[in-house]
Amino acid sequence: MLLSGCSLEGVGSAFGHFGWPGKGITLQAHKMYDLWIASTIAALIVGVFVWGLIFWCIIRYRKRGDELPVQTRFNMPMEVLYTVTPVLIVAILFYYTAIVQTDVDKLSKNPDQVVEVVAFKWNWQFNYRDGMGKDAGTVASTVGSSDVIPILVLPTNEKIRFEETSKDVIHSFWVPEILFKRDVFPGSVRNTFEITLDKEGRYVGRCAELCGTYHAFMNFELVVVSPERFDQFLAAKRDGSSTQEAMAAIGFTGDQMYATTTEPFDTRRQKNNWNQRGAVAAGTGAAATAGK
Ligand SMILES: [Cu+2]
Repeated sequence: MLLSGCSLEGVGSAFGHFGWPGKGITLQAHKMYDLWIASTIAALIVGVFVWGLIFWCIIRYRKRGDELPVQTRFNMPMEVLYTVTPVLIVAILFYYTAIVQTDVDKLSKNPDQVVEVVAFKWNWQFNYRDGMGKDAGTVASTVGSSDVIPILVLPTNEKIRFEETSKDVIHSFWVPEILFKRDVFPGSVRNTFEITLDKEGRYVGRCAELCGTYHAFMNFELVVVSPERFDQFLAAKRDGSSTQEAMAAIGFTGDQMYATTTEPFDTRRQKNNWNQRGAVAAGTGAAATAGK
């Protein structure tokens, strides 16, 4: 079943992907998706079999009178069967999980692109790097602000390595369609992972680790384009263009230069929504009279 990815997707989409947000946009995501769907199908087969046995017993051996039925216990073949079967099922699930996990965690020796993800309260910076590790140089950079959502432009069909670091607390880099997230640590630990994107589009990215007051507003946007357009984007950035100018250089004009999947949140607090009960705040004479 794992080998026949296409039919798994057919089954998955017929059942709402069994709770997953679709097949994903990376080669790694597709493998996780197939594992998820195949595991669910396997669980359902076991489930239907067990439900069948339960209902068969309920109907076949329902109470017919006061006479006690035959009491059978310690049926050795049965004992062995229902010990060995679950162990086998778990072993098979473990086998495929280990294969997919190893693949998802695999790092190549020569990734095509290296992106340093810098998280901070409460936004993101994306540094396009000229090599791996913290001593590599940054050739272009994008940083988000309260007014502009940071846009991370990346190519399809290239091995992309993310190196994560935080300036303050633990955050988590998450694009739901990648079906993957990984914590972003402050300090010397640089979490790293690689993906190969295979679907162009624009996808919202989020912080997935509660990091403080405006954690929920810590969004970014992943823009996946062809390698040719990515090269043009990066060239424009290297020449000193802003991210929005570089977006325009590869054909995104007007509102398309900015994030389309999310927008900056208004974090300004008004007196009336901050103090919802109209109670008198200490030291605010005006509020005291307004409250009465
Ligand atoms: Cu965060």
